[in-house]
Amino acid sequence: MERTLVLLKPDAVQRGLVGQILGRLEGRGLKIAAMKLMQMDEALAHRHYEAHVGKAFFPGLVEFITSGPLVAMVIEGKEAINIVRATMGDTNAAKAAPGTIRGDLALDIGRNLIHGSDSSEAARREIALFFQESEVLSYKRATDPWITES
Ligand code: D4T
Repeated sequence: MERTLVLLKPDAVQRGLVGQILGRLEGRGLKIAAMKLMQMDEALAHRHYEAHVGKAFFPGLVEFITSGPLVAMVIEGKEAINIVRATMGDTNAAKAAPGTIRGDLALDIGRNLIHGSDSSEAARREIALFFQESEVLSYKRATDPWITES
């Protein structure tokens, strides 16, 4: 099983899309291992987006991501990292395929509703930025054998 960090960004909260987006992830069979409503401060935004420090879009990105509450989650499942990325669609929402979260619900790269870790190293690093180990729960669902064969 893999774990990945998912953020439902401030635009998702403001637009009332949290339930709909979470429903798509749950509908695929992915499991919520941790979840909280929180507001990122500048320090956390810099750490989370450290790969983008210095880029032209960075100040706007930090302003947006710290502008209001977001939902931070750890999502678990077989190949969860790639499955969440595919379900999200292209980072540039204008190019995201219909049927994806961004392709159905977003228009703009700077308002693309959702973040998902892009590798297992990123997932490990990002989960540790947002959650203590004790906040990430392991549990079985009665439906697990109906979702994953092994
Ligand atoms: P996140 O990290 O939000 O899931 O996005 P991605 O992993 O899909 O994409 P990313 O790291 O390349 O970009 C991080 C974040 O910055 C915003 N962004 C990006 C932007 O506003 N303008 C840009 O030109 C780029 C490249 C969108 C996502």
